[in-house]
Amino acid sequence: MTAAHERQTQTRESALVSFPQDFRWGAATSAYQIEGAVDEGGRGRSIWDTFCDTPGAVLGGDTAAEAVDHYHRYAEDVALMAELGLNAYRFSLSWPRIQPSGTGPADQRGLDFYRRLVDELLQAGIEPWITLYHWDLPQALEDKGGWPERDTALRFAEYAALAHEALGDRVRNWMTINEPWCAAYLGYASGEHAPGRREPAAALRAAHHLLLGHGLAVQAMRGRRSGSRIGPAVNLYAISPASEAPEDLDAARRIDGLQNRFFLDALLHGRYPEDLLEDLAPFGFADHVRDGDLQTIGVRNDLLGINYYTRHTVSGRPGEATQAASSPFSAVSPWVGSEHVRFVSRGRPVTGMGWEIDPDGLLEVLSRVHRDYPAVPLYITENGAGYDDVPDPDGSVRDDDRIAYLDAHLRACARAIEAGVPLRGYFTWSLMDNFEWAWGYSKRFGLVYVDYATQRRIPKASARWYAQTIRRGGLPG
Ligand code: IFM
Repeated sequence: MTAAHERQTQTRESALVSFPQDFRWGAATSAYQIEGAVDEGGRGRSIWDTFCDTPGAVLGGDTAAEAVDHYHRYAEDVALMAELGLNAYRFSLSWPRIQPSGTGPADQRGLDFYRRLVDELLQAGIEPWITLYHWDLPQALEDKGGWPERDTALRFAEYAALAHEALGDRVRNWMTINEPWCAAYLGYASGEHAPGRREPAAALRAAHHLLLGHGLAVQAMRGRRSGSRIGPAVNLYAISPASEAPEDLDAARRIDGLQNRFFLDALLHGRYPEDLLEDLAPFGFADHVRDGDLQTIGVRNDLLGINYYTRHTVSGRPGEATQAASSPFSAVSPWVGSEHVRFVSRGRPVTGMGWEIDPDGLLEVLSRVHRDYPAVPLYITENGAGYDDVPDPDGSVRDDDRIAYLDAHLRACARAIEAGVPLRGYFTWSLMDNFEWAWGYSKRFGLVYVDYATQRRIPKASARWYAQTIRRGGLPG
């Protein structure tokens, strides 16, 4: 190599926004959003099956009965992941596939499906990352009261132990609960997600029991097998007050409390924030927290998954809400005890979900978690952008806006790592287009386009871009 060439190479390398050698480059999905085959292999019904059958609950009356048929096409999907060069894949187990009625022995047909999937991944050199609960509660448990009932947490730990027992020999990384805020507040307060209940006090109990379920599950899993890395995945937001007015500052405190600190303080410090307990006193929240619960919830975690999409800018003063806090499917606020808070727009570009694009918010969240809850290895377990992608006449899908979103957020990750944040991996949401809950199939988050009529998979431009990023180990400077 000539000296000039060497200099050129050095310049190119130093211009690269690079990531650690052992960084996990992944993509994420969840069982209900991709598997389909809801009546196969002995699977029981989940609350989302029931919700999809409820008129008006899901846009266009869409259901996930077939979804993207991953149950039958998993080998093709793993081959796609290998083509992209992913070294990790995060997916969830369907609880009603493993325990059709939420209790009792595991159904081997359900476990066998995941054994096949895991083996396929391992053969392709892709590390499997399992999420135990991504919102598809067995309907039989909802019939007994669902997450607002303490018993559901105990049942969850039982299911976690069964799954871990069966798959823990080949899967090292386990996430217990995914986005408990959504499961509790969209499911039981605003009712825009399954099971569609609008009972604020029940939503608070659900949030507590999801966390308790996490703690009990970790204990049960560790009790049977060592060597796994286990932790929760929470959806965190950057939060800003709309102004310095005391009402806006209070709104920011409240929303940060409900969205971020409630979960982080409980999971990582074993306590609920005092200010929030005061806000929630009228709902009798503390009455449901038993002695020892917070110790269980505060069990040591081996990792923390962070799902990040956007920032909330909030106001406590009367006026018009200019940004959808979550989705337009319910007039009831999910923000229990802080229903007066308005979500306002800062006039920034938004994704197809109407969510403001704010990569600095990701840096803010990562730095904050590292500062206030140190010593846990962090992973971005979801980050991505939903758009209404449409293929060009030649069949290709050019999603430059998604590429720009991912690029900017990965740069925020690199800045965080440079500043000392122990961020060890990044899973984009999502590997492929899928069932976007109450939005049905109207929003696409995938790197891979799915033609829902034929189930054909077409890698989008962002898939090629991500593959190149992984190959290069980072981004151009
Ligand atoms: O599709 C969802 C996922 O299931 C949970 N996190 C947010 C994603 C996009 O809305």
